[in-house]
Amino acid sequence: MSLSAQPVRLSTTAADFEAQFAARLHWSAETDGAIEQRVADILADVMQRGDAAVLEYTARFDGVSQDSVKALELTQAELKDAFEGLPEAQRCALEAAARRVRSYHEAQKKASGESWSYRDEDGTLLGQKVTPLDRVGIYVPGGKAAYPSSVLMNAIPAHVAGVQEIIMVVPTPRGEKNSLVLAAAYVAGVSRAFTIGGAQAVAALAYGTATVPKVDKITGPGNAYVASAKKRVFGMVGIDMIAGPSEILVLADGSTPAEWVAMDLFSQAEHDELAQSILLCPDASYLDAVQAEIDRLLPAMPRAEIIAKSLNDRGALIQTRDMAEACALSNRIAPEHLEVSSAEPHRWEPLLKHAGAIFLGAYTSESLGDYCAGPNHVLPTSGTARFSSPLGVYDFQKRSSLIEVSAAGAQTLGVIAAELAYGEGLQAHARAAELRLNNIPPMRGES
Ligand code: HSO
Ligand code: ZN
Repeated sequence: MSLSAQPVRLSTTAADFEAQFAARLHWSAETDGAIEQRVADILADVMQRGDAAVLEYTARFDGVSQDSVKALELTQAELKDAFEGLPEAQRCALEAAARRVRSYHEAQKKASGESWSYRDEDGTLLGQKVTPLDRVGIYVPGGKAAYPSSVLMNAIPAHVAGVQEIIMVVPTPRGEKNSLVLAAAYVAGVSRAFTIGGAQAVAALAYGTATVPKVDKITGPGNAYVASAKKRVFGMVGIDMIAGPSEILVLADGSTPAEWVAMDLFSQAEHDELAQSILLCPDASYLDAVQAEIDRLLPAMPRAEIIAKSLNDRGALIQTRDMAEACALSNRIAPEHLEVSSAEPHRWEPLLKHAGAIFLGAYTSESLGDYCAGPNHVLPTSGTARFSSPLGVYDFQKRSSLIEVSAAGAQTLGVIAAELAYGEGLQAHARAAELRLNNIPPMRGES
């Protein structure tokens, strides 16, 4: 049977458009009760028994048996060897990508990640002090979904933020190590790396064990077990986000070769059967041309089955009235990746509000952003770009408010604070402010 990929064809002028559109965009927020329970049990076990529990789960789930968690740690020499053992072209590509990702995040830190302060006229100083997290954990999936590029995207912003210790965990099912992942860890400056994974690795990072240091925040993608574990440990440690399947939305005016756009749609579809690829264009004949390219290109793709399933189940080619309507629809979808494949990308960009990353113009293939353009590829999915942002330096920093009240400032602020404190019935607050006044009034409400 020959494989075919036929994203649903919709038009915004059709009477049933809203219903069809809603059906395609339905994100399942379901959680699997059985997974939740198993994860809760694993977390409790690791919290209680530490290393012993981590060892047992690693033997059971990954088929890797060791006497100690220390034996599951990769040495810096192993990471370096992995890097040096790569073909030269791969080494250069990894380093070039790392350099670009580093420069981008350094610029990000300069623009929005520095401390600031100002003084009132009376000399009172107010500001914000930005400090890095001390220690973070990076989860890297094993097996099929192991992406060395994601190691760079998580570790480099942490490094740029000034995080001192970056602990990576990566499962190695049946002991198979992914040398590109280890090499990326070397290039990105990971401090320590353990070959553990799943909920047990998240637990080890969140609670700490005799061997695995407790971290302050855990970032990085993972399967349903990892996502559930991250949600459960949130509060005890920080987490980045719970990322869903990849998404791409292409806004096209018909000026980009249809082949390029078809391949861009494939590029996210090939990640996962649940990935979503959508094309919006006012020109029906262009949608036909892209469908024809999909038909022509699909058979040669090694991951054709995943692509076909993703496009058939979740893909859409949507004809809009015009580009402005396409922009409005894109804002409703709030995609992870948004390509503005237009001859006039800067005409449409001001209309675009909600997207994890916006790729402007025909040459900006989303895949360049996945690897080496510089911005982070860890992005909000499932419409969460309405309220959240790409992973960045700011995720590895925190802020403390700074206040230094001058003697003069204490006179003005003391009167305001005392008034409000008495109103709240909090005498000690009021008095703490009043004792610093030049003329201390009698305490109100004394019994
Ligand atoms: N597009 C993915 C990231 C990635 N692509 C890694 C290739 N490798 C995130 O949405
Ligand atoms: Zn990708």
